[in-house]
Amino acid sequence: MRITPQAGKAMGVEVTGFDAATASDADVRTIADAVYRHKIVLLKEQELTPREFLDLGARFGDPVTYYQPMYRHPELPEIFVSANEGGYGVPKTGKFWHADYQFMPEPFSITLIHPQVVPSENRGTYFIDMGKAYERLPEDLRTAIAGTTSLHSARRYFKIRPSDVYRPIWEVMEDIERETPPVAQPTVFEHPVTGESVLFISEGFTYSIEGAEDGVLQRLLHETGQLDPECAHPNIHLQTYERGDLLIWDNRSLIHRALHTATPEPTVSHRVTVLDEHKLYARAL
Ligand code: 7UC
Ligand code: FE
Repeated sequence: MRITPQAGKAMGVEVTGFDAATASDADVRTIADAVYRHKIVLLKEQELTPREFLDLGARFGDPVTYYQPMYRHPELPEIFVSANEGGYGVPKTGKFWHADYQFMPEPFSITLIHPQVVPSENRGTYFIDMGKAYERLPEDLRTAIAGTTSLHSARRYFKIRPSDVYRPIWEVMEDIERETPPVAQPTVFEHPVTGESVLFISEGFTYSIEGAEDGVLQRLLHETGQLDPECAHPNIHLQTYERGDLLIWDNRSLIHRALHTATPEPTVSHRVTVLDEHKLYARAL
């Protein structure tokens, strides 16, 4: 197993020579440490079956099954499927800045993605390290959010299902509020593994900062790079995929946004998400 910084990239490491079938617990701990320290770990040359992928994920924490059945792999419900072909999964998932399950009481610790069918171009994921982004905030903004709480909801990017089409829209909205009521989290928290200060907000899911003045949330989204339509802000890192890649990231520190190909080419990606042994944060800041 060889771990090297991703060439020409501001974050993440690349791992070659990793074999999921023979990896020791020490190997997995080394990879997990790299996820927390470097935020992104790219395992190269993996050809895992859904079962093997799930088993690998389970070595990083307890897998969580996505709450909406339409995303679930038909044989292995713990696997979330983003796909525009194959008869299952959901197309164009996550095309907005977010942390996975940020709108839920327990956001995932670690996300693993194993693309299955990779289109020839423009398929990848943009990332922002919200620990680094917090450090770069103007002093007055950091002061404005100290000790505040943010509210998160799935309502903004909820995807209606074919079965919702003939339903009154308010019933759908009531379902969203009942199934996924707003969740409050500290706007800034201490990462339980690294001790970093992390700004835990996203354009996709965060809708209010309680205790901060109007406009603060918009300024934060702007300063961190989340309102840049070109995704060219210096905080933004683009990770592209090729067949055999298996990407693992720290979902406490990173927010991400999917880059979906504009062509009609097929694309299929499998995801496993886990809760590790730590709480979301060590303390609110
Ligand atoms: O369809 C999607 O974009 C899924 C999104 C609303 N949630 C992903 C997650 O894990 O929070
Ligand atoms: Fe996501």
